[in-house]
Amino acid sequence: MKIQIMGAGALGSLFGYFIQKAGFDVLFVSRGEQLKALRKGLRISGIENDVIKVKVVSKPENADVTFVAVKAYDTERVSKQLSKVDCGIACSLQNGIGNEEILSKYIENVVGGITTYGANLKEYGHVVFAGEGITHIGEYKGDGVDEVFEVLNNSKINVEIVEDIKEKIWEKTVINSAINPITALFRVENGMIVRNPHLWSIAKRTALESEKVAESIGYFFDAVKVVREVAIKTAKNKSSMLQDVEAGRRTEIDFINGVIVKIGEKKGIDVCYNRFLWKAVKAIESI
Ligand code: KPL
Repeated sequence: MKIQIMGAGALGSLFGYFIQKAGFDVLFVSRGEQLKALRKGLRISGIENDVIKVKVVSKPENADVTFVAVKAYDTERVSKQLSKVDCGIACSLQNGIGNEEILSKYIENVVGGITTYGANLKEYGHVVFAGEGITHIGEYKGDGVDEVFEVLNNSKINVEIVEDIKEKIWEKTVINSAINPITALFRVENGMIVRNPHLWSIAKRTALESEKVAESIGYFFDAVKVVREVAIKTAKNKSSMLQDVEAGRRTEIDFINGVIVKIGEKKGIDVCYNRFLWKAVKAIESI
């Protein structure tokens, strides 16, 4: 079975590593400095320590399953690239709302996915495996969820199939809406959100707004509780948004707080904390 990792950054490379170690034929698709570094090998440190040789290219090829791990703002671009080859089943492992919808415009079989595995890029070609999480997958368009489950499960990645993947994606997005921008703006690790009472008060109010927006489309969870749990569980993690800001990269804020604000405004829900965080991170991106 040929597996392709579209977007071999931190998380994509970590998943590619597990899948290749399980004996699958894996192709890593990457760009720039990361592509150059991966040509010399992929180093994993943290929970596991290893160096492996990988097959890495700059453009996607035919595959049986393609895991999409690019940033949300790149989904449209890579979907177009994937539509030009036979990429097989496409399974998103991305943050934010809207990725599966975009993939579905171009690809026949799309599986929704969301993961809480922690991965940081220490330097190009070197990924820190920072936390073992859980990956939820579910049907989105066409077939493929069982095949994706087999690949992940055989690769010893914690995976569960859920009935409604959109619910899981919303839950994770609500969590990200309260953790990611605050950690990025205040340059703190996730745990500081709960340790510092001022940050916790901002996080709590943001989570409550996001919870209301999720409720308005039919998804109910105790956002304050889950945000607290994830911040404690990933206390030592630098959120993906903090990593982006530190590296001077564009962030995924439009697909997290930006989406929450747009839906909230349409439905007459007060989203002032989310709006502030969205605009503050956009300001950082543009300075
Ligand atoms: O998903 C994450 C991210 O950083 O994007 C969390 C769960 C907040 C872990 O850092």
